[in-house]
Amino acid sequence: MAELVKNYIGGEWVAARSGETFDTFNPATEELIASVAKSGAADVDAAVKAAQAAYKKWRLTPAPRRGEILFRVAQALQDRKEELARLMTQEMGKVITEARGDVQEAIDMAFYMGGEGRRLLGYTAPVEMPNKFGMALRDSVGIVGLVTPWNFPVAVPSWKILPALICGNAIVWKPGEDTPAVSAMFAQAFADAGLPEGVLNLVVGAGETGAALVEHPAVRIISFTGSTNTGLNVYTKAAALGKKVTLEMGGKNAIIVLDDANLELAAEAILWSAFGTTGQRCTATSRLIVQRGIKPKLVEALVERTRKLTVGYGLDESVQVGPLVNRKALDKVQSYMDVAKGEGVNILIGGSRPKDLDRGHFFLPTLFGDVTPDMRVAREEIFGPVLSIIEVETMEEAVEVNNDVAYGLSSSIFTENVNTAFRAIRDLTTGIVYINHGTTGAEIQFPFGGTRGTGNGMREAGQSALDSFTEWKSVYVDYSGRLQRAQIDTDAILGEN
Ligand code: UN1
Repeated sequence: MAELVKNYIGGEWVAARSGETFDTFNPATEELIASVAKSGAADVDAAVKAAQAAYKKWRLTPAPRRGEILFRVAQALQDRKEELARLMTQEMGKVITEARGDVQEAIDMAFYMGGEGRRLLGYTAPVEMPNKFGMALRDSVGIVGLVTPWNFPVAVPSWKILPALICGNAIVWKPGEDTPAVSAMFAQAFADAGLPEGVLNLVVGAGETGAALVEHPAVRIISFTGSTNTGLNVYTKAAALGKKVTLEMGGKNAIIVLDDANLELAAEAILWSAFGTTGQRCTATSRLIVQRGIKPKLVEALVERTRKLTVGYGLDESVQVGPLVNRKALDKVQSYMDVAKGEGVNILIGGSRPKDLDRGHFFLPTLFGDVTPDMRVAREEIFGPVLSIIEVETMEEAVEVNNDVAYGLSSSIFTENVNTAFRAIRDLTTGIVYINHGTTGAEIQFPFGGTRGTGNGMREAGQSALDSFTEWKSVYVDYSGRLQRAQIDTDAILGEN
C-alpha cells in the first residue's frame, strides 16, 4: 500500500478529518502512486485558522529576514531537485529533463523573491501642504488561497507561494488532484528551510476542497491557475465575496512563420513548443500560422521531425514525449480527432495512440493540415500534442489570425527582418510575445499572464507578482503642528512655514 499523502496544517502532517482518501496513478505505467487525503471544508478551515495564527508573527518579521528564509528554500530545492523531478515524472508524466526545468523555475523564483525582501519598493511623492510627508507602502493582506494545476506542479505554485510569502502573507494551498505527492514534497522543503509553522499550509483534495478555500470568508485573495471553466467559476464565487483574484487560464498560442524565416530554427522551435510537456502547457503552441511560400518545406520538415520523436515513459532519458496526465485528458485529445475529421482536416501524422505502448495514456504527436481559422481545432484549447497548421498570405493576415481567438497568452513570430519583428511586437495582442523563439520558456523575472480569456488582467511573476499579494497603504505624516486642510489652506499659508 502506498504511503498516505496528508495535509500539512500548522506544521503537522495530518489526515483529512473525514478519514476519506483517493488514489493517484502513474500516467505512463498506470501503477498506484499514492493514496491521498480527501479534504473537505473542515480541513480547509483548520488550515485557515493555522494560517491566521501564524500570520500575526510572520507579517511583523522584517522582509529581509523573510527573504533569508526564501534563500534557504532555494537551497533546499537545489538539494532535492532530482528527487522532486523524478516524483513529478512518475506522478504526472512529463519527461525527466522537463521535470528538472520545472523545479529549476521554483529555485529561480526563490532567489528572485528572496532578493525582493530587501526591496519590496514603495514610493514617496511630494505632498500639497507644507511640513507634511507622504509615502505609499506595500502591505501584506493576510491569508491567501492558492489553487494550482498539475501541469507545472512545482513551478506554478512557486510563482504564487514565494511572492505571497515575501509580501508577509500566510498561505493555504490546494494543489492539483493529480499531483499531491510532489506537492507534499515541495511543501516539506519549506518546512526544512525553517519557514515558521502555519505560514504555509497544504490541503490536498479535489474540486470541493478548492471550492471550500475560495468560499472561506477569512481568505481575502485567491490566486488560481487552471482550466477556463473552473477559473471563471472561482472568479464568480470569489467576486461575490469581494475577494481579489488572480487568474491564469487557457491558451491557444500560435507561432507565425514568415517566408523570410530561418526554417531550421522555426521547425525546431515549433516541435519543442507544440509537443514539449505533451502539449500540456498553457503556453504550448497549438497553432502554426505559416506564410504560403515557406509552407511546403516547413510542413515537410515538421512531419519528418515529428515522426522521429520518441514517445514513452519520461524517466527514460531518451524519451521526448511522455503520456497525457490521465484517462480523461487522453479521451479529450482523442475526441478532437473526430472533430478534425468532421471539419475536413487533413491529419498529416499521428492522430492515434501509439501501437507499441499497451499501457499508459499516450497519444502520438499529431499535425493537422489544411486548417482554417474558423474551425474548432483552430479555436479551442485541446491541451495535448496536437498542432493545427493554418496558411496565410501576408504578415498582416497572420497577426489578425493570431489575435482572433478567445485566449491571449503567448505568441511568436519567425522572421529575419527587424522591421517586421518590431511591427509584430506592436500588433500581437498576447501577454507574452517571442521573436525567433517558441511560445514556451517564460522566465520568472518578467510578468506572466495573458489577455482576453486567458486571465483577468493580473500577472504573475516578476514585479507584477507583488501586485497580486499586497495592498497599497498610503501614509501621510503631518509635522506642521497645526490643522492643515489641503485644497483650502494652501493659498493662505503660502509664505509661512
Ligand atoms: C504553464 O503552462 O502553466 O513558459 C506554465 C513556459 C513555462 C511555464 C508554463 N515557463 O512554458
